[in-house]
Amino acid sequence: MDPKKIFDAVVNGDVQETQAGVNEALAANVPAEQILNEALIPAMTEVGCLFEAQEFYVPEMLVSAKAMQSGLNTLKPLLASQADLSSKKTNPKAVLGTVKGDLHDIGKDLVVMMLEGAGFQVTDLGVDVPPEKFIEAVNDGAQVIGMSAMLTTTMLNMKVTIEALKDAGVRDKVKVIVGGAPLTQSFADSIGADGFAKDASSAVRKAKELITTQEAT
Ligand code: B1M
Repeated sequence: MDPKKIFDAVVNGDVQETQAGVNEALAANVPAEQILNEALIPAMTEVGCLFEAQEFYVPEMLVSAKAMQSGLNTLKPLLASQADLSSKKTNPKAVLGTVKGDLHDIGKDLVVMMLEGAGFQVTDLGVDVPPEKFIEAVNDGAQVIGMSAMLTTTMLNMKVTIEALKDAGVRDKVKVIVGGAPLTQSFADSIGADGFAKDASSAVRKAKELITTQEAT
């Protein structure tokens, strides 16, 4: 694989080149996770740096995001997870969303893909999800809620959502996992989340662990 080719294609927002690079890598038997971790994700990190340096603006971030998403779509069927839920009688239900005010969905989509690969039944609420939607999902039987946030401003809406779950009397029925670039374990603890995951694979591990403890109690 030439990670530089895929990296450059994403940074330049070139959908066709991104797909071509990803397909070439797959044809050369490069594992999907390696393509993700060595080319696609570093490219988005670079886009963030260029944005901070004011060399990129929102439109450039958007086209790069489109290229990244096209690469991810190609990898989607291959991004199965190491978590094995095959022994479960019914697949646990998880609901994912990017919190209110936040439109970033690439990281959340990755978590969705990996949870699906691990055998969870996943409902994706999308972006800019208000607390009421999460409450509705718990009432519909969700066992795990996954919230994503990418802005230091919107991560505060995770706390708002957890408080809303308490006010609605459903907090004890569900496990809450939070993640996203600005988050830390201590932030997750401070808002009363059950788990924090720094990336999509850890999110699957954490969800599986929480489901197991939930079923044991
Ligand atoms: Co935005 N943006 N953006 N942006 N954007 C960031 C986040 C930023 C860090 C860029 C920067 O300044 N360096 C910065 C935030 C600064 C801050 O809050 N401290 C920023 C800003 C400022 C903004 C706007 C305010 C810009 C503006 O309008 N002036 C605006 C806000 C819009 C809004 O949300 N209301 C904005 C808009 C956008 C676009 C729409 C243009 C676009 C998003 C397109 C899309 O998502 N469809 C965009 C992009 C692309 C980025 C960067 C460049 C890339 C994000 C990304 O997709 N990364 C980002 C810079 C960066 O992250 N370095 C940036 C790749 C992705 C795989 O990683 O999302 O971190 P990530 O997900 C990881 C983990 O975090 C974790 O697992 C994933 C896989 O490993 N994870 C979870 C995520 N969710 C999880 C949930 C879990 C567990 C793990 O459990 C449930």
